[in-house]
Amino acid sequence: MTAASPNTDRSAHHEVVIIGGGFSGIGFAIKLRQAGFEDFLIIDDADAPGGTWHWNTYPGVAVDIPSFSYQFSFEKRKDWSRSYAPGRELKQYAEQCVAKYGLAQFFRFETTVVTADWDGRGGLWRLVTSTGDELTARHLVNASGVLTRPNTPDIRGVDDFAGHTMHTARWDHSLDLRGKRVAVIGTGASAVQIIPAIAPEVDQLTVYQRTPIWCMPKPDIALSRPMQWALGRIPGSQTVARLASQAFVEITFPVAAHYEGILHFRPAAEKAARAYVRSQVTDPETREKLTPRYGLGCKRPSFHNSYLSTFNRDNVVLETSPITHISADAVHSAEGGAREIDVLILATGFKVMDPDNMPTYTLRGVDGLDLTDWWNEHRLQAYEGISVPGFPNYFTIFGPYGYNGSSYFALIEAQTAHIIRVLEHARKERAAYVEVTQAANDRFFAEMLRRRGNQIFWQDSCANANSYYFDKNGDVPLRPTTTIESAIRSRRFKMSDYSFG
Ligand code: NA7
Repeated sequence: MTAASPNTDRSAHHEVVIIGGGFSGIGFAIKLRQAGFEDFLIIDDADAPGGTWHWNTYPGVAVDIPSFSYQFSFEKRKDWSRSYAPGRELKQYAEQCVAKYGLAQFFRFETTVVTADWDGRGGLWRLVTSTGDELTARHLVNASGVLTRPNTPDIRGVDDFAGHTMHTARWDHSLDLRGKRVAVIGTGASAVQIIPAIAPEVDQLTVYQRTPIWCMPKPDIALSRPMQWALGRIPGSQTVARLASQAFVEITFPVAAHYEGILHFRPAAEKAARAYVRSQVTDPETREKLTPRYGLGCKRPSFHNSYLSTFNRDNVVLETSPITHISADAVHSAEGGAREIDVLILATGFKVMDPDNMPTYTLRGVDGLDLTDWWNEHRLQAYEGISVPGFPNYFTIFGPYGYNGSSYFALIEAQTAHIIRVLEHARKERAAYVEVTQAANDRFFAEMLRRRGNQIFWQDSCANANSYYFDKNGDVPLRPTTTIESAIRSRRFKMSDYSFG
């Protein structure tokens, strides 16, 4: 099988099949090609690459990690328009990477993997897709991300609303919001960006908040042409910008979350965040409602320069009493009564820890063992966030304990380096079969549980955070390490942690 047109052969065999064409799949495919693998396929349910940045096009969408580190280290863009790039530039960047590294021919779009079954006799994975194709793969790499499946809230009557309903990740750009009465349910990272973007144009905006979000100022500046010129021309300037940005991200996300037990960052940071709310919101009652009652860092905080002050507008109402139901023309809440609306925006996030998201397809390994069932029974775990015993030749880029809260790009590169080392070793040994050992998995899981004691998540102040970080067992499968440690480990782990055959 050559790589001439893998995306048109409907029942092909490939050395590697990658599920997901967002930045994880793109980054992995670039490195896979550079390692000399040409027989692979990238499957994605969208009609173009970009993953998150393909689907999330709502007004105000932008990255909340500085762009200097929210990009591949080997493919730094010199012309980001802002220090926090808008979503459309991330989407363009994904397309540029696909074009520059010759990946277009490897994509199969508008296709979803439905089942993946390990065939022990053939030593390969058998996949069935939504289009009815049956594919086989020697190795299967899950790059499907975790924030991908829109969550529709289980609110009574949500389907009865007769006006226009849309989830933030499926924005309908044909709908003109000007002069409309709009309700937004949810106050997570997406709502924080949408609310200030649409408030000036709608007639009335009612925001239904269940849990307030910690929102801090964002050092978001336009990058002028002279700055872009300097970044392109001054040797080392890109690297310096990346390192500075990465250090900022590292301190504000993984270090603050995973080492709170020893560093005690939280009280000072919360004090500053509370002062920021006071400086932004004029009405004392609204200010109180917007001030979180859980510790900063228990759930993902947000950064925005006009989210909080948007609640000073006359046409914006913050409703905090619980929604009782939705009818054909209104949202009803316990104390706020009925508010008639024309448009309902569900900023209600994604299915994160739901069983049908981990993974998004049925995966059956040795002896038909179902990965979702195995995780249900044994708790979420994966060696270095990548491999699970009983699931040979299967690797997941952001499995449990793979992501530490930092920029996805640094972690994609670390996880990719790990997987490619294993694939190269298998190729060198002419091994058709590679599986992480039970001992290595158990050792890693025990280490993760031991080290999580320093994380912020176990403090009492997280009890009412309602964070999607927690799974049904009360675990937070975020990796309690720094990004540098992840990178080093991906290049140094012992190959004997895998068995090859
Ligand atoms: P998030 O951060 O998961 O936010 C979802 C929001 O929706 C959050 O405020 C939820 O309240 C709220 N929600 C969810 N279900 C309901 C129901 N049934 N009733 C009322 N409110 C509800 O998703 P985003 O899309 O904003 O951000 C996702 C990620 O994108 C983010 O973490 C960044 O990494 C980028 P809750 O807090 O659960 O009480």
